[in-house]
Amino acid sequence: MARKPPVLLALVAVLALGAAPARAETTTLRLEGPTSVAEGSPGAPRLRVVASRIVRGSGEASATIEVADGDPSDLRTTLGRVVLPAGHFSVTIPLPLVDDDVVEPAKQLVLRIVDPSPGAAVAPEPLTMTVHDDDYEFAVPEVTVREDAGTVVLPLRRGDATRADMTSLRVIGGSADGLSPVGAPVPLPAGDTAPTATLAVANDAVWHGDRRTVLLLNHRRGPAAGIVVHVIDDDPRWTAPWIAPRATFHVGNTLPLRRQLRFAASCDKACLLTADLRLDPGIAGALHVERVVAERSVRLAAGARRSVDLRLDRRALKRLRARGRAAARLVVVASDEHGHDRTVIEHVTLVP
Ligand SMILES: [Ca+2]
Ligand SMILES: [Ca+2]
Ligand SMILES: [Ca+2]
Repeated sequence: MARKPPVLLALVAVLALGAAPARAETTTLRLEGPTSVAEGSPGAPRLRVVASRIVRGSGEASATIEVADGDPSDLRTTLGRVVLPAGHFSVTIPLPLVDDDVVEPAKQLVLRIVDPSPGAAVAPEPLTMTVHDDDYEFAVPEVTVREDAGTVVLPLRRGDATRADMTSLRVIGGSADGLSPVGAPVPLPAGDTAPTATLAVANDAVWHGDRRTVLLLNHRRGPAAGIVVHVIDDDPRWTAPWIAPRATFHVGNTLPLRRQLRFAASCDKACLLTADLRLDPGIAGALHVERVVAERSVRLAAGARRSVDLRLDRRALKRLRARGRAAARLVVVASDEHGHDRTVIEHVTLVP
């Protein structure tokens, strides 16, 4: 067979190229978005699919966004096909995150764009995001402290302490007496995954029995949002009626339901007189208020007469007024400096 000269071969190649259809311009789709996001932040982070050139003609370009690495259950949406209409340069889609109550470390989420439509290509670089956690909780379900400890430290924990945060506590059960300041802000410093809330414990010299207080982290949910604080009364309980001071006071069988309940009292010797008003447990339960709705302590010189003002908790007063009448007990304890005490209980009915 005769060999074709090299010049002819080159000519054939040029003609073949010229006969091929013109290649369409390829649009490359790229995924853009924030590299740091946080659950619980207002507004969802936004992803952007950007084309290397405006999508032309009557067609459109599309591709699929998928999770390449990380936990897809952190997303409140299922990713999928994104369509860039003709004439567009980019399209934006929200990426809502699951805001759970689970304390967890910061996590990595890697997204990528795959499966381009014909005529389009996808940039290979994935989008790597750090998903920060916004949750915190108590590290233990309960703590016990003696009354003379001065303070009680409530341990908290965070899985991701990248950012500083702030919380506060409220009393949801038991006695609020003796712990303070319950409503004050509790800082959660950046970098501290084991912050603490510290409350002062009142150290009195009167025996009143151990106290139990249930505290809740405001705006938190889940079982670890609460903690039980037991305060052990370290004062001796004396039952020496021949030594203890004797309080004299008078209240009627019915007490008008006012913010302030007032009665006069005296002691036969110098005393600390503590009066509290307690609702029947059933009523207290139905009202969801503390069992003790008012408490006051006054110091009395021997034989001196003083008025004792019991101020009712506003919320308790409101609920009691709505109820009409309620049975209660006025508990008056007179104690001396050595802790000898005598308790007198009066059953009363609170009337509007
Ligand atoms: Ca959360
Ligand atoms: Ca979480
Ligand atoms: Ca005490």
